[in-house]
Amino acid sequence: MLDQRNGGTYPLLIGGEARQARSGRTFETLNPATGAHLADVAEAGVEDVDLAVASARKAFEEVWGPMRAADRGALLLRFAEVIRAHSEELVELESLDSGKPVSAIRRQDLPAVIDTLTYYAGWADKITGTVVPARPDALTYTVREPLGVVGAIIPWNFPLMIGMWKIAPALACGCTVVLKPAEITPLTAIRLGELALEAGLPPGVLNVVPGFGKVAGQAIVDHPDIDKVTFTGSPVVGRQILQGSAGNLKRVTLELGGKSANIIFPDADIDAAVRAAGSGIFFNTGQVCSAGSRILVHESIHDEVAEKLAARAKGMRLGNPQEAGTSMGPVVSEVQMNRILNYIEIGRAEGAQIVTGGARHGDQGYFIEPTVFANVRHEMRISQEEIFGPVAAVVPFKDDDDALRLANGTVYSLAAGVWTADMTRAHRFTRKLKAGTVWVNTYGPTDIRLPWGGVRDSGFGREHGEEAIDNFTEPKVVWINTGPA
Ligand code: TXE
Repeated sequence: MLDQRNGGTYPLLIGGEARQARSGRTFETLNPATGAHLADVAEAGVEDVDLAVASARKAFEEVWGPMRAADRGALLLRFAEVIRAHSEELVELESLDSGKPVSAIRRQDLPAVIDTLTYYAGWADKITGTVVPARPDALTYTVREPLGVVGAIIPWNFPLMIGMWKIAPALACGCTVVLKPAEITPLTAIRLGELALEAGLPPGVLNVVPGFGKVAGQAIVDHPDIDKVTFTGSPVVGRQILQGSAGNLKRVTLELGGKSANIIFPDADIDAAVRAAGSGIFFNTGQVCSAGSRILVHESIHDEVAEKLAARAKGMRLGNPQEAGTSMGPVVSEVQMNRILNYIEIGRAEGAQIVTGGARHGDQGYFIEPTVFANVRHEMRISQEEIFGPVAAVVPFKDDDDALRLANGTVYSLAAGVWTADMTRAHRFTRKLKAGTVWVNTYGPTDIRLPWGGVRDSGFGREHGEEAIDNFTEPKVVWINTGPA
């Protein structure tokens, strides 16, 4: 599955060519299930990012921007077909590099990648303006023009899927892209770039510059010829990106994670709620921006929910992510593992009760036992800070007002869920919960047709749906005088 070209070193992709870094430097990516070396990757530096931006600019001005919109859409559809034809290769590569179970990538990530590309391919020739009857003596209308060169900086929790969330709408709008994958999961982004070329996308339309955030990422943020940065990652880096982008006043979209509340009332279908709460926090080993990491439970059913959730945690099959029966893989890196284990210690010290889990699993790779903390108090750090691992905080509440106060009581506002049979209450909660998405009697589904994102420390701007088209285009007004000159 691993690429053995260039002595096994994965390249940068700039202007349609596979290249080594100007500096000749490489870095290694590891298999998180074993901790073993997986591959060497060319390490983009500032000069490489310069070259990638220049080739993206050239492709934008000369080929991709001027292309007939329907032809762009057709090329994106062909890109989707090439990805489909390479599905199994991408599934295995993603699994090796990120530790995600192949079963989950097959079921969720890969279909979402293809759906995203197909959806935005359809948009390419439907990005229209409006005729606005502003004056009787003028024909006034708007057109929407592509922004130009987009820097896409992505994280490691869904490398293929989040990569495509950014690439597909940008390309559909006529922008060109410089994509920087996370340094711990660079491999599938490089393959995506190669497959785009195989599908016939012109050189320079999609450039891939694997490398470190502080160097290659920062070079994108600082670059005067990049028009827009779209970022998914941590709030700390989100803030740096916003400051860095001020230089040439880049447009910025930030998706920065959360501490989402999943609220369960006694009148809900408790078993269904617990099932969804389990996948809400344990899916992708808890490394999900919208993970339902705070499970707010009415005090009358707190113990029942905590026990049932613990039973689900115990039923998870941790193991080799490349085996079909594995339901939970490792976390992505040693750094993340230690960060999560540290949070577990913090939870213990704060006096939360561990119902199950609470330790590393085995001594090879970066596995953590799915963990349930019960009787968590709202002000505890494990209830306030994003842990980004398989750690659920079950927090009891007294009544509706208490539930709302707790749910809205963090710095994040990305997603929330509410489980109840009372539709009046459900509607009241959908109105009062501070979140970009509120789920009622379900937790976690997303669809590329619906806007996605948050506010406050969860970032700003929306991806997906028509909103993403706005992210990558700028309206232009045309005013044609039809009266006397
Ligand atoms: O993220 P970083 P990290 C949260 C989650 C996680 C924590 C830390 O809580 O535990 O962040 O993860 C690039 N200029 N999320 O440290 O550093 C970096 O190379 C430009 C939630 O891995 O934000 C990578 O490509 N780019 C989140 C990307 O930013 C820079 C997903 C994300 O890495 C940069 C990931 C810089 N100065 C983490 N520094 C979600 N919303 O789902 C780093 N990068």
